[in-house]
Amino acid sequence: MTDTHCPYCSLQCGMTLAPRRARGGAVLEVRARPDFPVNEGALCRKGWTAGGLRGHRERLTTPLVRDRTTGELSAVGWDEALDLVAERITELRTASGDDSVAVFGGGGLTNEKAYLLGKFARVALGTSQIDYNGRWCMSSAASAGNQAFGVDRGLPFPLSDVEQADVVVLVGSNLAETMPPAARHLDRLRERGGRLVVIDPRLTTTGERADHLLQPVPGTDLPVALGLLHLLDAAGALDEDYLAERTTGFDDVRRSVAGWWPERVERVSGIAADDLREVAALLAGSERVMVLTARGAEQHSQGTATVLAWINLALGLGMCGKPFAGYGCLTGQGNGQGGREHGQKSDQLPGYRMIDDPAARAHVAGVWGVDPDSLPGPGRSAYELLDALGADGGPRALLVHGSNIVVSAPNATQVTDRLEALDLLVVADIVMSETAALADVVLPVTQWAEESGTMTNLEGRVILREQAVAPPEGVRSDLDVIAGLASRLGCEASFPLDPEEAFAELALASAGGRADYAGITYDRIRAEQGVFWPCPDAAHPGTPRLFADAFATADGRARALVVDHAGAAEQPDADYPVHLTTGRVLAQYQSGAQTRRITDLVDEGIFVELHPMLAGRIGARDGDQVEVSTRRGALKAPARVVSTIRPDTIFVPFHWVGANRLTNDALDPMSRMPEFKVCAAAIRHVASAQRVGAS
Ligand SMILES: Nc1nc2c(c(=O)[nH]1)N[C@H]1C(S)=C(S)[C@@H](COP(=O)(O)OP(=O)(O)OC[C@H]3O[C@@H](n4cnc5c(=O)[nH]c(N)nc54)[C@H](O)[C@@H]3O)O[C@H]1N2
Ligand SMILES: Nc1nc2c(c(=O)[nH]1)N[C@H]1C(S)=C(S)[C@@H](COP(=O)(O)OP(=O)(O)OC[C@H]3O[C@@H](n4cnc5c(=O)[nH]c(N)nc54)[C@H](O)[C@@H]3O)O[C@H]1N2
Ligand code: SF4
Ligand SMILES: [Mo]
Repeated sequence: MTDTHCPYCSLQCGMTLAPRRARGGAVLEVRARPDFPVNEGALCRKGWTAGGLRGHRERLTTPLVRDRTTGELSAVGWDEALDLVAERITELRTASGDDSVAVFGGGGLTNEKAYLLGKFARVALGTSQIDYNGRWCMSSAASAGNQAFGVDRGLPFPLSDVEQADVVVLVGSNLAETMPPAARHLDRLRERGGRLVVIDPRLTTTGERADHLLQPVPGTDLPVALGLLHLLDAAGALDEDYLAERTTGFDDVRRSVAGWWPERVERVSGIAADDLREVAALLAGSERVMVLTARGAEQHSQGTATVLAWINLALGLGMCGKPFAGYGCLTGQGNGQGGREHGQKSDQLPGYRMIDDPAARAHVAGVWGVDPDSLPGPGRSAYELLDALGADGGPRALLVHGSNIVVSAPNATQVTDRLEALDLLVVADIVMSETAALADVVLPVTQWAEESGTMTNLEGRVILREQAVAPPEGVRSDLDVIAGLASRLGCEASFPLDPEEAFAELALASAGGRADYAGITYDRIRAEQGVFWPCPDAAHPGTPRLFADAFATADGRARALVVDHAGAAEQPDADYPVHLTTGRVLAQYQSGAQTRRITDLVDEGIFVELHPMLAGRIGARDGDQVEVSTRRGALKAPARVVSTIRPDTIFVPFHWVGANRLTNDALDPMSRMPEFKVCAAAIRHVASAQRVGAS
């Protein structure tokens, strides 16, 4: 029996794994850990069934190499596979330079993997071309947090603080389905008499708990925030002492919202002016207001500006740094937080240091034993990197660890074309994902229960996933792959195979950085139910709550920054008259590479959610086949007719191939986040349910 954590989302629920023998092979039984504060004995369906990939017939257990003439993948030994990859990489670097080889990582990788992948790119490959799927997840909130507070940590307080607030405003989060055990905090909040405001174009199971539900047109959360601030200022409800002492720039912000009266917000967002007034009155009369954003607000071409607008609201009310109040972002992937702190991001080095900062380069180069001038500069962001693959001046080889790009990238047809244009695609994965299926070399890696490593959850709590079982024969860890390639490329820097050793090096590299892990060890994590960063030395208790006395800016004050509404990059028109938004369902995780293969999770398949009025207009009933098209692609899927969505909006989950053939690759100028959450679409009826069933 081993105490560890879930393989999936950013809650990183505590679980105990009990391996046992059963008919048909080894089984990994999951039990919830009542002692772990984040989940207190609860798990969601995905957590309970997480053992399902253990011994699965679709587990990859041998490296595969594609035959250049037949195009078929066939099994080879590890040495042959790694020799081949190293040889081709060397050829490409000689012919086209170091930036001809690129790396794509994932926010599901442990801190140790993320750290060593970044080091591998910069030191063994000498490439600037590394980024990761977290760019599609957290980057807008990260950019806003850095600008406003001087630091980016998802929640600057423990998750359980939520229940002690007076009002919680959830902007674009469906946490009852995306992190179900966290919903208990909303329930307890309401039992205490606290109020919940949910902002989402759909009424979700999260929205069902709300005292106030605002259903805006997708992509209009920014004017909603501006309108609320306008009303609060007009009512004299802002905390002037706090603003004077703890912020800079607020006067400009105040002037900038003067024109956002409620009727104007109503015209843009579809939210009734009176509903906005009611919410403003609730906020004005509350001591402790907490604003939490998630992907619904952030995955937009104005995602960063939107988060900044909501931060301005929280600052205006004097909430940031106050107990049980403030602003936070609900991060997403298991290591969504740590994954971006240790060097997978194209512009960052470990410890959340910026790669173009000479002092940061000198520190990290010192730990790595290399010349600071040998470290490359910033590279391309995730989508820009993928879009440049195989193009003139773009990378010719890509190594993928921990992302199923073909399903999850925006404008996925274009991205798939780019992957196909590469000279070399190497994918390390557990299963034959849609991206691995395109690879020239597939490397079978261990999954969570088969290796140890740390993750940083949505609260900034560094936790330890302990190995519970031996990996299947033939499978190696990402750490082995990285070290095996580094040595074949003649790199002399250290690439530890032991995660604890890798963590100790990471801690050194992060020392003095914004995300300082220097005082964290595996033993401390075990003894303390995780340790919150920053934790600069062994005697430091860790930092569950940030900003009590000062923000992480040079002068200790938060920056209130003026932002204005420009609207989604693509607006509906006569050809594409509805808004398309995308997101998640409870039983599937991300690209579905893992969860679609778990038999205990029902794979309901892709669907299109639409309002009865829209369904009536196109002549479709529940279950009928409909076609959704955008300027980038089309998708046929069954209609799910629900009165819980705005009549001008349709929703498609992205866990199956298809949704991202439709989505827009417009990027946020600050975070480079793609606009997953809104584009213009057309929808038409294709066939009735009976005919679909019969065919
Ligand atoms: N079951 C499940 N849980 C997961 C994951 C998963 O794949 N499956 N993934 C994990 C990861 S990586 C992440 S990032 C998190 C994401 O967690 P969430 O952000 O909660 O998930 P989403 O479903 O992407 O989006 C949330 C809501 O945003 C709404 N929305 C769409 N457009 C807009 C808009 O313009 N404005 C507003 N206000 N709302 C809008 C959608 O209707 C949706 O209900 O979940 C994590 N947990
Ligand atoms: N339309 C639309 N698209 C979206 C979103 C949306 O809301 N709408 N959300 C975006 C967001 S927030 C995210 S986070 C992304 C996520 O999308 P992806 O980046 O595709 O994430 P996963 O499906 O988790 O992919 C992880 C892959 O790595 C494998 N894997 C798991 N663990 C390991 C490991 O330790 N090592 C290695 N080498 N492989 C491993 C899994 O089997 C899987 O194939 O999708 C984005 N795409
Ligand atoms: S909520 Fe997240 S961490 Fe918890 S069991 Fe579900 S998927 Fe795992
Ligand atoms: Mo995410």
